[in-house]
Amino acid sequence: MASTMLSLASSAPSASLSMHEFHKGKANLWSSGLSFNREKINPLIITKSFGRTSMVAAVNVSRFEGITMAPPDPILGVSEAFKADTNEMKLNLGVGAYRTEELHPYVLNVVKKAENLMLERGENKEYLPIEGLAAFNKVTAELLFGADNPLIEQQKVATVQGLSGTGSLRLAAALIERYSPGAQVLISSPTWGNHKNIFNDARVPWSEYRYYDPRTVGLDFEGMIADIKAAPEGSFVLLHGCAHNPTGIDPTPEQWGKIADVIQEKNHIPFFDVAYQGFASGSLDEDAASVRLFAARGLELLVAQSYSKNLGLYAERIGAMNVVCASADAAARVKSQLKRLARPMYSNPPIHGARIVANVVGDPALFNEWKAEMEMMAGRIKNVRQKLYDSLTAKDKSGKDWSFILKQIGMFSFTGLNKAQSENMTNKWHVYMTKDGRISLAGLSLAKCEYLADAIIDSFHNVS
Ligand code: PLA
Repeated sequence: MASTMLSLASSAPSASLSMHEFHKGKANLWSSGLSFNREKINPLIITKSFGRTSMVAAVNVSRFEGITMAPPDPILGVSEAFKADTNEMKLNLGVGAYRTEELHPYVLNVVKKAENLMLERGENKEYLPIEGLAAFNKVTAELLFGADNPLIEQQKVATVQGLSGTGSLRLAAALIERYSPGAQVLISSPTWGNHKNIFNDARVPWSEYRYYDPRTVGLDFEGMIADIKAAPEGSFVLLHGCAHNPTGIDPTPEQWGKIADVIQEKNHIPFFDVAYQGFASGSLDEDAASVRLFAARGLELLVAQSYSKNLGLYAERIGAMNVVCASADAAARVKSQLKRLARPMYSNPPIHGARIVANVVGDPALFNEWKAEMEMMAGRIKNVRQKLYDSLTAKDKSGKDWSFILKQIGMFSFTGLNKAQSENMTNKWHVYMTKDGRISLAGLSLAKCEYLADAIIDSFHNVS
């Protein structure tokens, strides 16, 4: 007996099934478990070919049927929800992106000047080398470690231009996965949500160290030290160089010294994420003090840098990965491997942002102008922080102490609002924020502080 075949034709790729498979009602199109069922096959057209009966079925089934809907990103997804809201009081305090007092995005004047220079010079768009723009790599390491740091002169720093902070962290994660297999990364609890994604995707095991103490709304320093001590020797310890995200709580200089002590004792490898240099205090040098303290001890360390915030180059994806090594020889080898990892991932990095940074930092006049603009941005954030505190204190008659807001630094405030309270902020007050209670003060204006204070007081006292 001639066997009956189903030939499935549709705008989706077609597939042939034996009757046996069809009767089972399910057939895998992909080894990933992609499947469809009989109800979706429509309509069936029976044709004859070579004396055998064939049925041609048009299907509405996608080859991607087995792919489920991913949840929105906890940070970037907030901006999407904000855009969809038509209420005029709405406020986007989700993503950490600087806004003017009028709540408009801000392009720094020095960036515009650097871009004009680039146009005047008529620079080309040739591929960069895998490690990025040499002039950028030079200035980025100098900005981080200090231009006169002997490590640079001794060529002990392997610097590779990365796809901003995120891409640089991801590259370092790939390096850890390949050359320190099994080593774990210790991350603070809580931390920037994407850290976990980055290490998960790179298949690097991670665990958490205590950081935030909700009772004091401050640093759990004892817990932090104990957890770093308890970790297996040779772990990577991820530290926020300044302006810890999301808490806004940084260790004091003395505490940094003690953290360096236990890291040294345990032979751990410090791994700094520096996404806010100059944006926390307004001073590039002050915000790099933690990294420089570790580097001065002669420790090998990793540092990811980002120019999203301090130069407002969010969409240019410009940053770097720096690995400080014990010798120039080791640094050369590490750099060669970073390039090897980068090549299949993205081949080579984009040039535009790299040229902006190189032009701004490399030109004394533009560099000074940048520092002034950075101070201005950091200053505006400090002003709204103060005004928010003043508004909360004036309006809230419960006696609650809101002074933790003033103790936090950087673009965020960790309000202590829980998930339900944060949802109330959005659903009732149209204040968009992450569900961990973090608000970006960079997206707040002085004019909106009172409204925000009303929203916080209502959510804190009336939602449990
Ligand atoms: N590291 C930390 C600690 C960050 O907060 C961010 C950005 C990055 C790295 C990466 O930024 P980049 O890739 O643009 O250089 N965090 C933001 C944005 C500002 C985000 O989530 O992507 C935030 O809202 O938390």
